[in-house]
Amino acid sequence: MVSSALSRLSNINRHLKPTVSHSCDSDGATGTPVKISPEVSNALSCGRAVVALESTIISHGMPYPRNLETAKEVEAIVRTNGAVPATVAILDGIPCIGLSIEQLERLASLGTKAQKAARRDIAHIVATRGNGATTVSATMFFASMVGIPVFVTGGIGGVHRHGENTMDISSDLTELGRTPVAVISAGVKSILDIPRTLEYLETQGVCVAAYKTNEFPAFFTEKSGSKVHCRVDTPEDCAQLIDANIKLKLGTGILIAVPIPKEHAASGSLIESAIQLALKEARDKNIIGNAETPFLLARVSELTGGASLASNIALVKNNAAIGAKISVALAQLRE
Ligand code: PSU
Ligand code: MN
Repeated sequence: MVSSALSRLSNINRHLKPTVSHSCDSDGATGTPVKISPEVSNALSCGRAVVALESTIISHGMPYPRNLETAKEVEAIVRTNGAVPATVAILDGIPCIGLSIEQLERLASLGTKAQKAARRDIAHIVATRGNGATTVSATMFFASMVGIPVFVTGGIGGVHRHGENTMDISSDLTELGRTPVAVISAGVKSILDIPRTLEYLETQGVCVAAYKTNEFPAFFTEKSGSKVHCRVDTPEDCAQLIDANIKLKLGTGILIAVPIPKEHAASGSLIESAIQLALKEARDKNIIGNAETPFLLARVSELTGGASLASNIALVKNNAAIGAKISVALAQLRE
């Protein structure tokens, strides 16, 4: 039974090369490095569409209880669109792929008491049996490990403004350069240096595609002023792109940037003035390293009276619907 499921899996996902078998009883205690929920494990075994979701957005990206409501709604949207959600987090030192409602609640109420877990933090959090909320880089790592090719989030990290001096460049970008997972996001926030972020992704060999547009979106707003070289117009286009990337074994990720829906876009000038003030405060308070992004996100939300939070939630939900459709189209293509 298990072996037939596994042989089907290796047939269906043969190019994804998961390094972990999809057994629902695997956990830290039995020596297997990750725990895959039974629902996700079954879906992967049958070649069904699965969408990975990150958890820093829950712990550090939004305040309680909006974070919990949003996490549950995003999972529901993925299901409505035909895919199985797999939220990733490290709980009591065990990387979990697919969380129960209780686990989601735990993570949401831990908030910033959970550690922000990027790739560099994974081993330490596991070794000390800690609780880690995975960023884009860590979530990509685990998604790839278990053979999930599609991952939905809000926004990714990038090159910080003045990054040419500070060298503060998110590990999300290097992860995209070495892990073959497609990340669906609303682009990059203008707290970052968007042109340099795109330059860095080009250096890393990452295909950046924009959905129904030729312009890279700036998270809260549809436009950033930077063009992209690859345009995709349907979930099927995206599936073809991901399939080609997998078959060629390029080994790099794909960034699919979906602009925020017009009706939810925030005022560009309102956001920009909040960003300028938040950046000045971060400099004055000497907030650096991995604390900078959560600080800027929280301050911009406060300074815009919550308008940015509402936009953030709306775009994540939009990405979830599109990401699930992409995942379904890809599963059909690879049948
Ligand atoms: N950008 C957002 N919302 C977020 C993040 C980035 O608009 O929640 C989070 C993501 O988890 C991303 C991480 O992977 O911040 C990047 O952090 P850093 O800049 O420290 O690499
Ligand atoms: Mn950084």
